[in-house]
Amino acid sequence: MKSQDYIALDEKFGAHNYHPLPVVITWAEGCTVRDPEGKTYYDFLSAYSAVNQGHRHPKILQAVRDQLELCTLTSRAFHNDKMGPFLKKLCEFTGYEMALPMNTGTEAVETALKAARRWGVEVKGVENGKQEIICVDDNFHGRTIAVISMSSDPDSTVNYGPYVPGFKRVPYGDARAIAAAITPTTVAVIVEPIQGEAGVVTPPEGYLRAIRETCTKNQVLFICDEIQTGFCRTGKRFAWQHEGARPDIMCLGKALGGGIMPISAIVADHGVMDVFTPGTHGSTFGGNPLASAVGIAALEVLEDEKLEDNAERLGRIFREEVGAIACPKMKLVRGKGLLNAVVFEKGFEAWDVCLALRDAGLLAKQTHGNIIRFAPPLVITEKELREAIAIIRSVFVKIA
Ligand code: IF1
Repeated sequence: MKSQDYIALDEKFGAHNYHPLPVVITWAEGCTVRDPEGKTYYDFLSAYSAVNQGHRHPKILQAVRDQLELCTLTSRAFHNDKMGPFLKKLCEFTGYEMALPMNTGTEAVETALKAARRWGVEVKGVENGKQEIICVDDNFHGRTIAVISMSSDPDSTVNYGPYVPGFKRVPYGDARAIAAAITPTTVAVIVEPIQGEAGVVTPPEGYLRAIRETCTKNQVLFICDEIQTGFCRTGKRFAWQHEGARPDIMCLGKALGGGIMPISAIVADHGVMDVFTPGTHGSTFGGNPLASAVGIAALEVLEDEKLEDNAERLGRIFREEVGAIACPKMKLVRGKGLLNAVVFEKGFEAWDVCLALRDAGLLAKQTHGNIIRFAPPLVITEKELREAIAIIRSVFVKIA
């Protein structure tokens, strides 16, 4: 079958909840992918940062093979011999006392919201049902009903009511607005350190630190959604580290699964995590031995290959080189580490640019029409990056 045939099957039998770039991927390795016709592309989306370690990293593949020979699923009704070592590794990697494993990013966010609500009652003393959580405009935290109840994006929310109450939304990037929104029943503030879906929007310097201080002062939990920004993507292990603004709860996902399977978690210290008692939260697949083996390997690769340093160094080169391309429609290049976006002028439709990039051998996806996100696997070499930039240049200079 050819690419067109696979696309036709998706269209016919798959719900139309996506509008993908017309390209079919049938093979992948490192920072490249290949289509059924044999054309190779640089992957500059990395499954929205879920393949920070590169496609099919040999060390992670080996962990999968080894674990397949032993045991893949137990449920949490029994212990298994992989979850403990995985959570220990995750706690050491993140610097938190405890972890709670789930599967998808949205579930990690749900878990954080539940932890915060329970903590609000049991520790802060808020009456159950009165807990309030502050979120920000243009957030993206996932797709469940509770999580979209925080969203300001009509695409995510329209006709899905009734929405879950207990959220208050303020502008992003304005720490004073958060302080002003806090009441005695506020239990948490949740933000992305860099807003991915909103177009790689970086908040003003000091924003996270100010939130941290406000939360501490008012006995409110600071929840950082590091699902997209975490695991070395922005040039640090976690994006909050750029400001030393350690959150009370971190939501983790995507690259925790090493590009192999969905693995998510929250991490926190005892004071928060101890609100969970047997039967109060869980997941059939969370912490399963296969996922745990993958998670350990995924974290080891990030560590062994010092991927935060690579992201930091190559990200600078990317922003400098792409920012210098002669392209009048391009307004700016922004981002941190290897999470970057090119912003074109308002009203510009970047879909055709993404098609031209595809034809030239590089895959990237636009967001909000006029923004293209560029986020290659963090294992990319400088040589590969410069080749990819040459492709981007060849397309951008032709934009009329
Ligand atoms: C899709 C976006 C990226 C996330 C943050 C939680 C989740 C995500 C900060 C939920 C997921 C994904 C979902 C994916 C597209 C992608 C995305 F454009 F929608 F926003 F990456 F930028 N918090 N983001 O970014 O994690 O449950 O999906 O595992 O197609 O919806 P999930």
